This record gives sequence, structure tokens and C-alpha cells, in this order.
Amino acid sequence: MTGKPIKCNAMVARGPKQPLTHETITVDPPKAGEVRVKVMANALCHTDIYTLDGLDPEGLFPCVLGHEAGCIVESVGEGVLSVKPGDRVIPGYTPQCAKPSCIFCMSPKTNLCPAIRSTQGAGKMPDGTTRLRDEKGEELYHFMGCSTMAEYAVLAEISCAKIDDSAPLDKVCLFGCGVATGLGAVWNTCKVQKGETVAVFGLGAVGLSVIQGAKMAGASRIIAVDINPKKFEAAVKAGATDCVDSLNGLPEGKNVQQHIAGGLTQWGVDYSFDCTGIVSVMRAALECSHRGWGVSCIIGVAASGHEISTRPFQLVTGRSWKGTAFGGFKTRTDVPKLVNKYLEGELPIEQYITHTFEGVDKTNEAIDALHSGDCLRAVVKY
Ligand code: NAD
Ligand code: AHE
Ligand code: ZN
Repeated sequence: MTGKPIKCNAMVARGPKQPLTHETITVDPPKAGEVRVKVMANALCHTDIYTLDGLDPEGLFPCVLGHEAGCIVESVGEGVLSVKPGDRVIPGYTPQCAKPSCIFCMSPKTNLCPAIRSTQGAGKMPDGTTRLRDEKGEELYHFMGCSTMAEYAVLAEISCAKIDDSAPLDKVCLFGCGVATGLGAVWNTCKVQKGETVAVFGLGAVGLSVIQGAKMAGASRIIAVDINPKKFEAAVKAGATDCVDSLNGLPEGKNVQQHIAGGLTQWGVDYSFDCTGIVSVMRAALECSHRGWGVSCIIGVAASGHEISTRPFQLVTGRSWKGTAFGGFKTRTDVPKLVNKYLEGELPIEQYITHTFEGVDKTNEAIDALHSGDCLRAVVKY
């Protein structure tokens, strides 16, 4: 083992539906194959709140949440060669072991490397132990292999995307989850082509980045759906051609899927995306997709116990359901490329940062902002 334990500020999730507590925690040095990073900025994703709300079947407490961050390597464990102290990295909750023996990493069809999934889901490092302790010495669970609501984190080397030295971490942290996921759902999972049509349900950062990706792919029509009409301005700026208020803006006697397939369009859209995590919305998204070939992609994360349903006839008549994790991007190969596209001015992301805070202890305020209905991404700079 190299290095010494570091004491630092962290926000600890002690239990479901409780505010995070500001604590001094100990972050142990990285073991073999691990990297300790100084977290410079962390953006809140809806998934952190979902877990904090007790809706995640894998949720474990007490833990340190956070998984959308920009970091600088502080020290590395034995055998780590791909990053060194001082490098900028974005942690990935979808690792990439890149071993020739990993059929997932070797396949262009998926990013779902399973190398450390079981320990990650159990809130531990790959060797089954934790690097995080509270002031009493009690162990804290890791979260999604990241735990970036603390000034330091320990990551598996295979979870570290090394990015350009000039990348502003308080911006490119967004490529750690939400924005990358929306773009990748369009480009990788669905491979939307020029001239095709799209409907997007839920206009948070994920849904808006679906719109951004669809516009960049040349989609001819992009229908944006939300129950909060305040979201429509950003959707139109991102490239939406139509906006639908699915709470108060539907024609009499029609549900949203009937309004899209049989109202706004004749047969439905080529691709639809759920970016809400609500299973009734997932159904609507499937059912507004095109007879014969429509594809509906589930991005939203549903609460524990919730299940999707539709009439099998919807599939018999040619629609299909798929889903995406991190937009299908392979973390270590693809995240640096997204960052470079941003640095070259080809992929603006500043529009998603509606709120900023200074200091990890401001994370509860950032969570309040996220609940306000006006917030896309709240970035907390440490
Ligand atoms: P968000 O809370 O910022 O946005 C959700 C949007 O959905 C809001 O604008 C809200 O008004 C809208 N909405 C709520 N109910 C609706 C309804 N009935 N119909 C239409 N719109 C409705 O969330 P986000 O950060 O953009 O994340 C979106 C979802 O994606 C979450 O479920 C999150 O957990 C999930 N997610 C999944 C992945 C993945 O890899 N699959 C990655 C990131 C986020
Ligand atoms: N733990 C939950 C599922 C949570 C989930 O689906 N997470 C997404 C990423 S959300 C990012 O904001 C994901 O990548 N899932 C694939 C994986 O391997 O976790 C549950 O239902 O158990
Ligand atoms: Zn996320």
C-alpha cells in the first residue's frame, strides 16, 4: 500500500430521505489497481437523489453518494500504469477493463463491462473492502464505484477516464453521467440517422442532451415532452421542433401517445426516449413509436418494485424496447473524446449548468436547487 490516510470533508448519506450530514471522513490510500483522486467538482444527477430517497434496490447506508465528477489524481496503488498523480480524470460508474478476455469490453455492442459490478453494487472496492471511514472509524459504503460527494475518493483504475490536462473540471464533470448518457443513447444505443424523427420524455439534463444529440445527428423532427412547461425554452434552444405539455396541454380525450402517434405524426416517431424513470411514461414512449419499426429507449431509472407493461400487440406490430446505461459509451475510450469535442467547441455543455456552489458542504443546498424545477445541473466546486 502507498501513501497515508487522508482526512477530508464529505457529505454522508446516513439513511433514506435524510439530509446529508457534513462530516470529516478518512479516505484510505489506494490499494493495488486503485487510484485516489482529489475531487474538484461534482454535479448532482437525479440518480443520487433517487438513491438518497430510498428508491434504489441496491441503495446502502451509510454511504458517500456522487458519481458525476471531475478529479485530479492524488496517488496511485501498486501496478497502476494508465494514470499518474496530477492527471485529470472523470470517474466512470461503468468501468472498462479492456482485457482481451472480457467479451463485453471486446464487443462493440456494449459498454457493460462486468469486471467489478458485483462489488460496486455492494458498495465496496473490487477486493471487497472499503476505503471510507467516518470519525468513529465505522466503515462507509462506496456508491456506483465513485462516491464523489467527498473531497477525496478512491476509484478502480479501470473506472478512470484520463482526460486532457486543460479540461475545466467544473464543466466536463457533466460527461461523467447525464449529458454523456443522453448523447450516447442517441448516437450509440439507437444510432439515430439524418432525417429520422424522435420524441423525448422528460427535459432534465438527460432529456435535453438527447435533444442535443438528435439535432447533431440530423433528426428532422424532435418532439419534447414534459409536465413542466418551464422546460420548453431550453428544449427549443437545444433543437426541439415541437413541445408537448403532457399534463395540461393534450387535446381532449387523447393521451400523450395518441397525441404523438395519430396527431402530431401519422404513425409515430422512429425513436423515443424515456428520461423520467416513471414506468407509465416508459409505456407512453413505447406506444408513440412508429408502427413497424419504432424503437423506444429507456434511460430513466425506475423506483424499486416498479415494472414496465404494455399490450404485447405493441411489440407484435413492430415496436421494440431497449435501454441504455451511460449511453453505451465505453468510459476510458470514449469520455476523453467527448471532452476533446467540448474543448474544440463542437459540443457545448455550459447550458446545462444552471446552478453552482462552492464547497462540498453546500451539497444539500445543491439538492434543494435540483428540486426547484428550474435546475438542470447543479455543480458543486470543492
Ligand atoms: P431530472 O429530474 O432533471 O429530469 C426529469 C424531467 O422529467 C423533469 O424535467 C420533469 O419535469 C420531467 N417529468 C416528470 N414527470 C414527467 C412525466 N410524467 N412526463 C414527462 N416528463 C416528466 O432528471 P435527469 O438528471 O435528467 O435524469 C433523468 C432520468 O435518467 C432519471 O431517472 C435518472 O435517474 C436517469 N439516468 C439514467 C442514466 C442511465 O445511464 N440510464 C444516466 C443518468 C440519469
Ligand atoms: N441500482 C439500480 C439501477 C440504477 C441504474 O440503473 N443505474 C444506471 C446508471 S444511472 C446513472 O445516473 C446504470 O448504469 N445501470 C447499469 C448498472 O450496471 O448499474 C437497480 O435497479 O438495482
Ligand atoms: Zn447519473
